[in-house]
Amino acid sequence: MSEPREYLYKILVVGDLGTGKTSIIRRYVHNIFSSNYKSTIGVDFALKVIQWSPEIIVRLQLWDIAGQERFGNMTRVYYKAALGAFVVCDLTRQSTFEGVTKWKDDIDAKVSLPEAWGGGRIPVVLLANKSDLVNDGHGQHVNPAEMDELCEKHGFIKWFETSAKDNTNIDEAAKFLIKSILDIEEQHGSPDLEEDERIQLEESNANNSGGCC
Ligand code: G3D
Ligand code: MG
Repeated sequence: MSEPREYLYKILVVGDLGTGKTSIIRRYVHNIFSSNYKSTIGVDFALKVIQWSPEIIVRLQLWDIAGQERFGNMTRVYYKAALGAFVVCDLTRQSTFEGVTKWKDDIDAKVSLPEAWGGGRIPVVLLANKSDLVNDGHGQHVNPAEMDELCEKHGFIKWFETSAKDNTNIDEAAKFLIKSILDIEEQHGSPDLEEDERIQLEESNANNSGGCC
């Protein structure tokens, strides 16, 4: 039997401060939730290895914005070579929904798919987080029609209500994003990353095999 193919995907996780980005990554990568941890210090990403199918292994490198949200936009270096992204907002804070379009525009302005993949927009999934709090009477659930419209208008490939606390929809959202990247990969073949991008990915991979936090 032949060796499984391995893909390494850099995924951005952005959104306003306190929306739950770090909690979502911790839940997805380590399957833990704790409300009193200190913000990420110095470590910017986590690695999740997924046996997607008998033939395919996906190494997902999740980049956490780690306290730099106050700048409102990120440098190109942070976005470089990303193939997908999550934009996170908080169901209990309406203002974070306004942040969503700002983050999406920032992504679209600063990163695109590799030339070999047609160079279009990277796939971005919108996460409306803290659904457990809505179930407890805080904030309110989204209006699905409005969310569909928002996605259509701003080019999100899909939205999910999530909870890092209850572990709701995080695997589903990640699967959806991975699938959309794999579909592009299968259409176009593996991208020919520039040498420095490859090195950047490989170095961060080697340094952070244990994940974030
Ligand atoms: P950030 O990385 O986007 O800044 P964090 O956000 O992951 O640090 O989360 C901010 C606060 O929201 C944290 O609370 C965290 O526990 C809480 N939180 C994150 N996701 C969820 C969720 O799905 N449900 C609930 N109920 N809380 C969540 P503290 O109290 O530590 O500031
Ligand atoms: Mg954080």
